[in-house]
Amino acid sequence: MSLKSPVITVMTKAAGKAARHLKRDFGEVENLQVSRKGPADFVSNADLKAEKILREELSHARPNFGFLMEESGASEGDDTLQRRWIVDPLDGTTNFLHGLPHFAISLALEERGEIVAAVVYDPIKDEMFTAEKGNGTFLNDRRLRVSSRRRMDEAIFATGIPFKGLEGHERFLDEVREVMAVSAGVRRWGTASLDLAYVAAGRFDGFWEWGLQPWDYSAGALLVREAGGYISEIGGRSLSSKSPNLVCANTNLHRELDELLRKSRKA
Ligand code: 2AM
Ligand code: CA
Ligand code: CA
Ligand code: CA
Repeated sequence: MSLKSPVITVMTKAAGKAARHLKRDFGEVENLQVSRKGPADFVSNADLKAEKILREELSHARPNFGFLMEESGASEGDDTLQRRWIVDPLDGTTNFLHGLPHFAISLALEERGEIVAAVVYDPIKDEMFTAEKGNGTFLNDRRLRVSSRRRMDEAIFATGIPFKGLEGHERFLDEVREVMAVSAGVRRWGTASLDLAYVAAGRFDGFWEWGLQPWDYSAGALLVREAGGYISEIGGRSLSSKSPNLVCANTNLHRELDELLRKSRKA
C-alpha cells in the first residue's frame, strides 16, 4: 500500500478532473475541432480544455509554481525552489482522435531542474501511475518493478516512429530491423508517457524514441527510474538535452539495447 504524499494527491486529483473531460470528448470525437500545428502534429479543443483544467487545478493548489505546458508553453512562477509543473494534457492525441483507447495525461513536478514527482494517468483503463523521487513507483496502490528479463530473445521493446522526415525514417527502420532480429518483438503504440509507464510496470522490457519533448517523457522517466529501470540518451550519456533521443530498459538489458541502437546508426 502506498501512502500518498500531499503533492501526489494534488497531481492525481488534477489528472482525475481533466480525465473526466477527456473521456466525455473521447465519446464524441466527431464533434471536436482539430487543427494542425505541424506536418503530423494535431491539436483539438479536447487537448486545450484538459490543459486549462490542469492549469487551474495546479495553480489553485500551488499558486507559486511555474509551468511548462505543451499547448501554452512556459510561464514562470515565483517559487524559491524554482518548482514548475511539466504538463502534457493529452499524450497520444492521434490515438484519441481516431477513437483508439490509448492516451494519457502526463504531469511532472520539477524542482531546481530535477524531476521529483510524476503522474501518468490512462483514463480509459483507469490506471494511475505515480512516482516520487526516492519513494518508488506505483500503479494505483501497487508497487511497480521493471521486468527482470535478461535475455534479448525473451524481451519486448516499445518504440516511437520519428516525425521528422525521410532520413529519420530510414535510420529508424534500420534500428527496428536490428532490434526485431534479436528480440521477442517490437511494439509501437504512439503514446510515449504510457510506453515509459509500461517499462516501469515490467510490461515492456525497454523503450526507445528519438526527439521527444519534456512534456512527453519527464513524468515517465521518473516512473522508470523509481521502478529500478535505467534511462539515458542513446549512446549512454545521461539524459541532459531538452529533446533527447531516449533509451530505457531494465538494468540487465539497457546496455545491450543501447549498443544495438548505436551500432545500427553507425552502419
Ligand atoms: P502528443 O500526442 O502529445 O503529440 C509518440 O511517438 C509521441 O510523440 C507521443 O507522446 C506524441 O505526443 C508525440 N507526437 C506525436 N506526433 C508528434 C509530432 N508531429 N511532433 C512531435 N511530437 C509528436
Ligand atoms: Ca502534440
Ligand atoms: Ca506528448
Ligand atoms: Ca499532447
